Amino acid sequence: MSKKANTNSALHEKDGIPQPESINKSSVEKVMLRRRNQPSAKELIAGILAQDKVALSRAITLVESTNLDHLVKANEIINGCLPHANKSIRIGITGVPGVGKSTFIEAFGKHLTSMGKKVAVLAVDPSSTISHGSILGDKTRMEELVKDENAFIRPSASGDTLGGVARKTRETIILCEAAGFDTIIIETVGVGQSETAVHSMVDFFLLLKISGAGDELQGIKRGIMEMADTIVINKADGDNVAKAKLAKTEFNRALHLFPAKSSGWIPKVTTCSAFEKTGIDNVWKIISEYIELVKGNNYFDEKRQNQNQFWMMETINEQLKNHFYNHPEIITLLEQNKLDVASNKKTPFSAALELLSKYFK
Ligand SMILES: Nc1nc2c(ncn2[C@@H]2O[C@H](COP(=O)(O)OP(=O)(O)OP(=O)(O)O)[C@@H](O)[C@H]2O)c(=O)[nH]1
Ligand SMILES: [Mg+2]
Repeated sequence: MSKKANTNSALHEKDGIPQPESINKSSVEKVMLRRRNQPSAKELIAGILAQDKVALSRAITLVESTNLDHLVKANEIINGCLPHANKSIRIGITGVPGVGKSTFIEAFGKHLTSMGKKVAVLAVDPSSTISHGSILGDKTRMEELVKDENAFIRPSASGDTLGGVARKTRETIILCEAAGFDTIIIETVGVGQSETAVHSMVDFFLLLKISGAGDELQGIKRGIMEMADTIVINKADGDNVAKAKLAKTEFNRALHLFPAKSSGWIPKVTTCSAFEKTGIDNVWKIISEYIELVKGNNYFDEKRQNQNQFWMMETINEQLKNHFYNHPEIITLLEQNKLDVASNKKTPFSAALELLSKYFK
């Protein structure tokens, strides 16, 4: 349309007509109000200590944020919560997709809340950056637990690195503990290194399995068997009961071949049906026995101290590595050195030392 036609338009008649502001005043006010309503770190700490789940969720969102201001605030909250944390039992649960983790956590979590416990469920799933956590997708599997006022369910934190996800989860554990949750369940899908990460942040590690066709031990990573404090064979219902019992015998036999644990605990194998809610109480009995043993022999505290030190070292290692690999000079030199090493112009060691001395100079 031509300009001329436009200026002739009645819509361009301005004289004597009140003009609306180009910015919508009321929405500006709303945004300002919302900003003012952002609770301070002190208010969030007070909310968490008063066991307010909304304050807890908001604080976790700050912990998960990549915004620097948020992280500063998150740190203040964590420091405020730390003296009130550490009083829970932390349980890690792993198992391949479809084994029934969500269904199990629903049944197990309800069992715990019925005993008067307060249960927080978190997830570590570095593969779920796109799907935003496995728990979110299966709220239907945890229908009862989601509604339970003594339960708190948080989908997995997303992140580029397992280290990043682990930090967020560890800090979330502290917040949940300060909010009065005495049992923290951390779920992970059996991918990559996530089991090892979860194992390094829990007191007790539970491996969920289903019975196969007599080939129970096939395809299980030895490391995971070694980490497990208990193996729970799920779906022991209907036609599966006999098979599950057989699997139990086989796992028991296999576990005896592993060296004794420094906790003094002998891993136990049990069966359950998350679906029919049978055998769930026995799982809690096993965990209680374990906790009694390791609190008695001091292993419980030692393990937590070691875990704290482990994560400090991990964080330093990760930050140093990131700093090195993101250094502009190193980025270019690294590519050239990779080629030189591949074509035997340099040895891997001399190339590595050369890069490091460039970095440290
Ligand atoms: N028969 C039987 N089926 C079960 C039992 N527990 C879970 N299931 C079924 O197994 C399927 C997978 O269960 P989920 O709880 O979603 O398994 P998951 O391990 O959380 O799976 P991902 O979230 O994909 O890793 C569902 O169809 C459940 O209904 C059980 O004890 N017995
Ligand atoms: Mg699930």
